[in-house]
Amino acid sequence: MFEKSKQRAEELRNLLNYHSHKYYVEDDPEIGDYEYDMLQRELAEIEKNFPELITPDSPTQRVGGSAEGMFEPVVHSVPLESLQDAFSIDEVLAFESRVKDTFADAEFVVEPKIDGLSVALEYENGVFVRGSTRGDGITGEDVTANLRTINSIPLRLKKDVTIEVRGEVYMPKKVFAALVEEQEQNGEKTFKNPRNAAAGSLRQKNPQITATRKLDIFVFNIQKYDGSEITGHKQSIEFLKELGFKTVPFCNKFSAVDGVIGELERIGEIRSSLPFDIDGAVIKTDSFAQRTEIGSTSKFPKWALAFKYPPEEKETTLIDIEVAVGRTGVLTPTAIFEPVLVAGSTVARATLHNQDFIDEKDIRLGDRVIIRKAGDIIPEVIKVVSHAENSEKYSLPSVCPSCGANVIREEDEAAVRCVNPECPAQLLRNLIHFCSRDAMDIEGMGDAVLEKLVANGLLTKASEIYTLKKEDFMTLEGFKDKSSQNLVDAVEKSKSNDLAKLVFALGIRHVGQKAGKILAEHFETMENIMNASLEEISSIEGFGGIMAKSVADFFALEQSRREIEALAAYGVNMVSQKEKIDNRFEGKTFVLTGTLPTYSRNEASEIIEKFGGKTASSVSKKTSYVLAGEEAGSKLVKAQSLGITILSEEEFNGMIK
Ligand code: 0OX
Repeated sequence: MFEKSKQRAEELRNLLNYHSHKYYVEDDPEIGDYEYDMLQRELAEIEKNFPELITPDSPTQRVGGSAEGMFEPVVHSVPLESLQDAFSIDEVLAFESRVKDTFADAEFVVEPKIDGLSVALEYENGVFVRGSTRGDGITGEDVTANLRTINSIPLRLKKDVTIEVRGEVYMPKKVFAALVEEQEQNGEKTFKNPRNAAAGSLRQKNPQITATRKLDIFVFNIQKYDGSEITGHKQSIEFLKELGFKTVPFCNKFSAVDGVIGELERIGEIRSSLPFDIDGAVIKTDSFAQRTEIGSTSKFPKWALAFKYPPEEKETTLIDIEVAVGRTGVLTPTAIFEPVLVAGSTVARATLHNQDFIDEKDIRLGDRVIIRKAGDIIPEVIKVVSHAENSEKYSLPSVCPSCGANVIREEDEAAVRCVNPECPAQLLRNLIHFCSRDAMDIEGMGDAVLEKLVANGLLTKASEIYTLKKEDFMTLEGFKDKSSQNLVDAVEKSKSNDLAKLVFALGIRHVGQKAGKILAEHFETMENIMNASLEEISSIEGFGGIMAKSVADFFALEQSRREIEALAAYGVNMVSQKEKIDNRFEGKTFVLTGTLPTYSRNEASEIIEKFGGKTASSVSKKTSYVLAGEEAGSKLVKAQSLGITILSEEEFNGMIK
């Protein structure tokens, strides 16, 4: 059994590595995503049964592998040098004649200069063992676990060589645009350009976040390798390709300077249509022997030069500022201007981010403005050239453009938000939250059902859930008598939920499950919460200023109060039912880990609290019991090492009889 699994695991690893290379490096997949996922799942299953079969180059280790040693300093075995910049063709000509003075037969390669972050990748006998940032060129930081999440970085090379290479990690333009849009929707600070986004993503403490950022790499240099006959740069790029690396997309060789200049112009022209950002082109002497002779200054190699392209800027007129409200209630202003051609496409809109951005640049309607594309992709207003006659300072509206409710601006936040629970722009999102398991827990009322109810005009606010009849559900596609009745029953059942669940379900900003519970237990009734002053709320332990203000702002809104009145009128419970059965767990702290056979974590926590106990998220000397289920991880190991009593669900049930 073991031998067979071992053999199959090896086979699967090779297959997966092959198809991953076809997909991520060659952009020429041979199998579909589904087939790939099935192979990956089969390997994960074998590794689950025989963890000793997990190897560092297993494709299952891209995300879940060890993050040990992250951000520890790495002294580069060969420095990662930087490049001398040039901003004019004259400087290129001067560089060429300096090199040609020493070697009249010198040849040059020209590559795009990818605007990302340089990293060094180390392989031992073909296996990826360590990756680090450039840092100051001499010492960088270990970011192996984050680099492993980049699918185009091979975990195993096609030859078992020991080699160190250098490449540029970058975020593709499309990925960057989607990330910025998401950040904007969430009212978060946005990354300025793909380079910053790539840097921020590579510096994440949690590789799982890095994995979501879809970074990519181009490898462009051999840093260290003994044992090859490679004599020049273009040849080295071919060798790197053979090993399985994704190398710089083009690297053409020229002997005359005219060819070099022509290539710089060509790259400049296609620049805006490339799917990644470049900040120039690199000219390098091809021959390694000539490079050694030419040498380096203390900062850069004298055999290479970075030619920088100027960003394209255009002047236009700001016609209008459109304000939209997103799913999270954030108001975002967009500048509408007379269309202009910039970096390869016509643009007519640019985000103005928030009120601070508008104030800083004093942007007004009718202004003449300069625009350009950030990271060559997202249009942005750089500055105002002149204001129109009689113009006035611009302020975002004080009411939501979607529902007319007063908007609020939180301390320390640039965003202005609509917090009206009835706002149609946020309706679906609020409803999904309201019905979710930890909130009102209405079984069967998932995203799809709610979406249909909203689309059919049957739901315009959460309280209306309690007016829905069986016939309403039966109008939805796929709903029959029984399934509709089940939904009616689930809605009915939720009416008797504890107040804590309802408070959380309201979706008050900054009020999570725990805060909902604290509010419910402290004030005991919804009425008391609604009528509490900001001071009263702030005085509760664990309620910081922002949280208390958010609660007070929410209940100050006419629409919120109306919604709660409606819920109460439909019979939804408005009082805290926190009852204690007895105090047998008084003074005891439980830590939950793994998956329990029947209780969810919340259910187990509720039981513990009903018997006077507490739950904590991490194991320490103060922990009384660890309640462990299947696939319990490090918490279980720590508890064992501290000699803490470990309980199964069965033993726990015995204690609460
Ligand atoms: C790039 C890039 C950066 C090799 C030795 C000095 C500079 N960002 O795309 N650096 C280099 O070359 C190094 N090439 C590149 N293509």
